[in-house]
Amino acid sequence: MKVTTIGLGYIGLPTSALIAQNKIQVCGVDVNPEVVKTINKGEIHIVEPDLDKAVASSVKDKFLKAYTEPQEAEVYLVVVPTPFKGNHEPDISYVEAATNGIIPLLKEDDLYIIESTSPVGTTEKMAKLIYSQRPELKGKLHMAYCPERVLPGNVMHELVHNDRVIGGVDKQSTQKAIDFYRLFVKGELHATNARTAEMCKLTENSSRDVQIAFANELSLICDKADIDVWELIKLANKHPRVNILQPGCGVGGHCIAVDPYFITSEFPMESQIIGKAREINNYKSFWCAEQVKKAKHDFKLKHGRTPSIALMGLAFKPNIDDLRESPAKYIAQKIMQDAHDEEYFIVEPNIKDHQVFKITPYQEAVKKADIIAFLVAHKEFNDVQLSEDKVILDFAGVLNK
Ligand code: SAJ
Repeated sequence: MKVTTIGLGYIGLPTSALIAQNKIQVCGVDVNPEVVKTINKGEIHIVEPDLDKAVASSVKDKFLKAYTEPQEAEVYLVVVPTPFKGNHEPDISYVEAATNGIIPLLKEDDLYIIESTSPVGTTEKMAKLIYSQRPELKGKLHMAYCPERVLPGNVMHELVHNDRVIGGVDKQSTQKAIDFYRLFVKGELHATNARTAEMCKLTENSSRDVQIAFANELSLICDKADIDVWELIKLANKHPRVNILQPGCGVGGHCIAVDPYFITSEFPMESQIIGKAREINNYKSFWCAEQVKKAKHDFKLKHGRTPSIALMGLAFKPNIDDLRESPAKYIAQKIMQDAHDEEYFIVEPNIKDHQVFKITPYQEAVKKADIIAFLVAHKEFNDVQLSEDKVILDFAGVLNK
């Protein structure tokens, strides 16, 4: 059996390597020739624990090869990004382009699977697109939707061990896709239809977004009420049926801050809580930036001089180097737009340098700054020594660990 995966990014590449490690021939396809070249050297272009070894061995053993053009296979896996366009409308043009590339190669009995996060109805839409160009294959292909659910930083483990939800456009498609995933997934495989599987992915990430919004809303209330929100949540969570998540400086990454819009844009009247959660989590980032600006003005009034300011963390969550859709990066940008003559120390222990920000080692920043704002709870910050004279803004709960 041969598998063609379209998209060799954060999910496509690990998935390709995993399938290849199970001694199945994989043709990985990406539009970026640099990515293709890197992978064919047995190297990787993204940071993810254990991915380097998996790709190196798969390429060396000749089970994985990368191409810039789709290759003929029996299974096609679409794993391309689905960003949004305009006013948070889902943009499925990459899924469409990937499908268009596969259409001329399809033959009877092939299996076509979409893994990319997609609005409800995308798989059916792609089935229509395929049959409009290849009417002779109608009813002879298998098509399914199976969302990825892995957590960046733990992808290689979760790809194997997480349960998967698999929804075909018909029962035979579902079964054929289940048989395929059974070859390399140890978690349970749950059968459903394509629309439910699509909605399931959006639901999982929206659920997390809503729960984080609740924690962020509490943090805003507690700030006004002069209550330590971290202590409050710890205590509330002692209740056997309460499990509140952690507030932070907003919600980032390419999934949770994006996927809920795939629901709200299509069902705006019905998705009141989901839409409000997005607003609250976005507002939290704006609020954090305002808090830093306020601390700066208060310091000037109190001490009659300009403070120096450390912004601790740029990544979208702790202990990773990924700055995509990062609220911390947004906050840093917002604060810098308002900068006058203050000195800023931007800290991100997981990256060496950045095009826009000059990165300062965290020990130096903590020592020199008058105001220290923790934006991300990176593990390095856990044991920093903070003298009494510093103004501390702990948006990430670093001091309450
Ligand atoms: N965050 C908080 N408070 C919390 C937990 C997270 O503010 O208590 C913030 C993080 O700092 C970050 C954002 O939320 O900015 C998202 O981080 P995350 O760790 O919750 O999730 P991601 O984006 O890394 O991965 C999510 C996962 N989805 C769920 O947990 C439901 C993952 O399983 C999905 O595969 C992934 O999205 C995806 O690709 O969709």
